[in-house]
Amino acid sequence: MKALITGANGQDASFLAELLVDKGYEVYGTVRRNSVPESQTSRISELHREKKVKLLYADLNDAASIENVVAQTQPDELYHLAAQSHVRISFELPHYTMQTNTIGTLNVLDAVRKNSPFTRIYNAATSEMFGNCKDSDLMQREHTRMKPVSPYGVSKLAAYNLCNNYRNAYDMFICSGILFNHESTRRGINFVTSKIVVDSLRVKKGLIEYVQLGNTQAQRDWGHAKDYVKAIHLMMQQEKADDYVVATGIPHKVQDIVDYVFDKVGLSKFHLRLDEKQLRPEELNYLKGDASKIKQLGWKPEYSLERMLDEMIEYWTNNIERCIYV
Ligand code: NAP
Ligand code: F7E
Repeated sequence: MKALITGANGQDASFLAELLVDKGYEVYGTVRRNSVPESQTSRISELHREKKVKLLYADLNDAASIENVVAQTQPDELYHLAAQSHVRISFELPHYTMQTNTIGTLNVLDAVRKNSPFTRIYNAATSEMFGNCKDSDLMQREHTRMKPVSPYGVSKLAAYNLCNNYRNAYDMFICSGILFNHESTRRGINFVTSKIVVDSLRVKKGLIEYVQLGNTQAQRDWGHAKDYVKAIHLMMQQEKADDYVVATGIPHKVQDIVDYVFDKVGLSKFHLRLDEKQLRPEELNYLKGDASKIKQLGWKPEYSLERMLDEMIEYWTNNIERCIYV
């Protein structure tokens, strides 16, 4: 089996590449040009060094480059994970976010339709598409109304709709995974879980005075990226393409993460400060996903939130000196 992953050095892509290599796939991945080349492979350095993932240059905003990599590799499975994935930054870069996430996905769909129509496609959809909609039991599932509250959410909902349209119109195999938040030691340090862990350790070392956050009352349904890439692979192995929610079903406040990490690291509530710049123009307040559909295929998350946070604390305790400020 041959797989192509867009955005190979992303958090999810790096775990997925490892999973696919373990399963015996021939794995290709795309990276975009970066003036700091070591950043391009920071999460897949071992796979890259051992030539287990073959890297190709492509940018979602350059349709010809996407067409080239699809035509060149003709993969059995294409995992489209590349995106401008930061919600708050999408308010600062709304045009870029729409262009990359929506038109970029259209570029992937068209490249496959024209050059490799039998390739199965995975599309990285998101719980951010729901916005503040929920069902009467306060959960979100595949058919819950979607009314996004960020340019990122809008860009991903448009991409999701394009995927459904291409699946129906051209009889293509396209799955969208509606994944709720998932984290790991490889999560970018400007996402809230990593930021809380990294900045708590910096406070403890006397490098900064406070952990500064925006809205700590927002609730998210956090899982582990390693569990979620297994769900991604599983949905691509089904006879019929479909869309699936992937979530733990357990919501927590951002404040709960702060309390847990502060307790583990040895900080008090006086080490937390409000950073108004982190408040979003519109906020998604509450996420609790119902993953019954993917669970019927046999998927089950292995990590608890506490185990994941412990892993992140241990990792960053050993690597804090290498972590630059963002
Ligand atoms: P991530 O760590 O931010 O990785 C995104 C990848 O996309 C990076 O490799 C990035 O490359 C690449 N990329 C960005 N813009 C690009 C462009 N214009 N052309 C080509 N590549 C580009 O994201 P993640 O957390 O692994 O998430 C993977 C996917 O799942 C994303 O589509 C995200 O929106 C979606 N998702 C994530 C979550 C979550 O909680 N993690 C939940 C639901 C959905 P650079 O390193 O060069 O920037
Ligand atoms: O924020 C609040 C913030 O940036 C979580 C992406 O992977 O998951 C992710 O999007 C919550 C929000 O993730 C800070 O307001 C408070 O309520 O870690 P986050 P996100 O926005 O939920 C979805 C499913 C995706 O698809 C996205 O790609 O935490 N919060 N203070 C903060 N968030 C950040 N980043 N920084 C703060 O200082």
